[in-house]
Amino acid sequence: MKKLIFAVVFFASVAGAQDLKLWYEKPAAEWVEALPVGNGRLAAMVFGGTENERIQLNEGTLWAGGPYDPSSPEALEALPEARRLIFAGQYRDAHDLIGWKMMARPLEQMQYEPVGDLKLSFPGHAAMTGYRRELDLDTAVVKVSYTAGGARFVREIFSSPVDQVIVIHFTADTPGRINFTATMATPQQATVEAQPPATLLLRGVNGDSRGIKGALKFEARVRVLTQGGKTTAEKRSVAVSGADSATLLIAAATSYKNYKDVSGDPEALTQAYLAKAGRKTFETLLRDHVAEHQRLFRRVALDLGVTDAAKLPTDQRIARFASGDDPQLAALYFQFGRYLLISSSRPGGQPVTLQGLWNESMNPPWDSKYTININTEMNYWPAEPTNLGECVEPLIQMVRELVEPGSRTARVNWGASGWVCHHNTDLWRGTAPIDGPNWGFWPMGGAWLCDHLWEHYEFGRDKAYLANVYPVMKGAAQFFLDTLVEEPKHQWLVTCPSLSPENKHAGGASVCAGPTMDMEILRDLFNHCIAAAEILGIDNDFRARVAATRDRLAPLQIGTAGQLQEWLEDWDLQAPEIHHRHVSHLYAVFPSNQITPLTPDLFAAARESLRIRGDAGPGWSLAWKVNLWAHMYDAEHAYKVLTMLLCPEHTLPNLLDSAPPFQIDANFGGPSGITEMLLQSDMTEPSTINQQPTAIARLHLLPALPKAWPTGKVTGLRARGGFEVDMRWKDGKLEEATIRNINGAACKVRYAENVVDLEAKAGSAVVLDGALKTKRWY
Ligand code: FUC
Repeated sequence: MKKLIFAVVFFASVAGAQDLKLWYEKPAAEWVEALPVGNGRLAAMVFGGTENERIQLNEGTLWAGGPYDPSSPEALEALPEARRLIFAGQYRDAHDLIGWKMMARPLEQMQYEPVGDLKLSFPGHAAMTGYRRELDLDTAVVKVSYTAGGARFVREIFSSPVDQVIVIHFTADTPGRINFTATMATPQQATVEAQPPATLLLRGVNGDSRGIKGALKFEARVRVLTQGGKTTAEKRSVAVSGADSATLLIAAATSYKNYKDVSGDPEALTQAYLAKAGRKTFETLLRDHVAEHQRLFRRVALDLGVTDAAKLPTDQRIARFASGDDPQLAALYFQFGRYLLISSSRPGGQPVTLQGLWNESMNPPWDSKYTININTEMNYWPAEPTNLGECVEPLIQMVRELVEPGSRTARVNWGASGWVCHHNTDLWRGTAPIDGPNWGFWPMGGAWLCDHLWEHYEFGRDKAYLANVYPVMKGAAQFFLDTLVEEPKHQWLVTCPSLSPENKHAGGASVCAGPTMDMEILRDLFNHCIAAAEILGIDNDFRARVAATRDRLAPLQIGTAGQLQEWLEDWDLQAPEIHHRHVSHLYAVFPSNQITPLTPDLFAAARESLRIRGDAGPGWSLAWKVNLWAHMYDAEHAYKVLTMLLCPEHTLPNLLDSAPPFQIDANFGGPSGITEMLLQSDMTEPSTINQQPTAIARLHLLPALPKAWPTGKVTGLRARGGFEVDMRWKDGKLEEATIRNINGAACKVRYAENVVDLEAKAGSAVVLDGALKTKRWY
């Protein structure tokens, strides 16, 4: 019997692991087909060529420029006039004045840049058969295999978070058949040299940008280790001939220490990484890498059912996903998002950029930086619910670092205390308004990021952590206590100037006073500050001031079309782009929870706004709408938008989002949408949206389960309040749910029409049946 159980478990786990592969029958012809690996700092796109392999390398701190101060002293002088023009309805004039006087210097921020390429040539491998290229999400290893000249070759590539090197291992089924030449190329100002006996060295400086001098040094070192054969290092290449196997260790580092200190030593760092990794065998490097990856990755398993479609190569599956018979592709896409987060956002590294860690260009779209009016936040939506709380750490650290430059921008540009960050930031933590008034004059980016500080507390309930980040949240709130102004009609307190992200209103510009999203973000920021101060037992006076200010914010309004108004005025149907890609005012539905069925009028109005906006948009916009329809409990609509996202128009063959050429946000927003279809949680009593969050967590099981996933199971999802949830369902109905209480908080659990209250000790778990009746505690 024991043997039988073992065999079943073994086969189940092997089958599970096999399901989690992206695979292809030919090498990547272009960058957007290559496969990403990363350890949160060091990343590569692997093309899998047979005669010529390209490994495109990135290091998370290699950006253009150096420490700089973008604040603009002229801005403050223009502020009263900009406000006057806006309240007088002279939006175009306000726009011109803001563009002329109030924007950052320089007007744009710094780019995320590539390190360069490792190029490998394999003579005689152009003619080959039996090719396969795969990325195994469960091990975080890319594998390329094929037969050439009568031998079977296998290449394995991974980026180890344990050893801080990228490892490439070459084997063949016949001894003495490993022959290749390695060299490096880069678009950076850099030199490449081969150092005997077997090292390639790329050494350079980062780019100047927009008048800011490149201040970083960087190095990439490749060490070639072989078994058998001969290795020669000459000029700019290392050649291996007749080896039985070979291992390449790639290290890279820059002189970046933090956003104001560039005095690091990339030479010492890369040498130390190589020395440490060089002492391990390939097998040990691989084992340690896989163990660390699986520590995070295996916390969540999702099974939505498997059909024969799962046997096809991944690119073919994307093309036919909308036909509806490949539920496993949705599970693969979900786990790919978790894989990308683990690979691009680990403690000590930088947060996920618009392209994660993966960028080949010196001038990538939107500089591959941090657009914080939706994109960066979306990157982190699935982190806590899919049990990757540690991966949020780089984002939290970035927000901490925004306080100092953001205080300067608050003081210089706005004459205010506290700190502010507008719609973008970069490695150097730029906080001033950039690009132009239509996009950049939005002082809410930092405030929105503060949601993630609070969320990390709600999921983890760690008071020491809360005490650490509370001053950051408080500083963000202080800026608004100083800068909110009374609008003349109702004397509501509003932001001004601001805008509803990137959307022009009927007044002919984007700039305006008190757009709905600002009021929603502020309600959250203020409520979270009040709740945090209460939990920490501090700041009574400040709490009272914040509450009084919150109560005077402009309310959510329903317009004549029955929609939730995007602006203070009922402009929605006259706006030039009623199908605009941003759905900013629906922030109150998701990621916030200010609008739910407990606020029925607003809930209906938000639904109407979502309907009017339509489904189309770039990948991230579709991804947001999957989450929104899930929160409208409209499973079929959420699923329909998911099929629009997971199709060749929006998803590249390598499953990355195709916002031309590539932007990573939908790869996180999409998996977040799948999660929100299966489990939603909040800590608020939304019937009193102006009140602070209560301590009761509400868990909603299978709130938007589509017909396409009738039978399935999920384990390890997290809920606010500190819970871990497993669920099993059949024929569209919940069969069993297990709720593990990590921190001992009470919760209400809802499934369909049933609601139960659970009171449990920390560390206990309850198993519920499909009617939410307790089956057992343990
Ligand atoms: C936002 C979007 C754009 C793009 C950019 C990076 O500003 O409106 O579509 O995704 O971010």
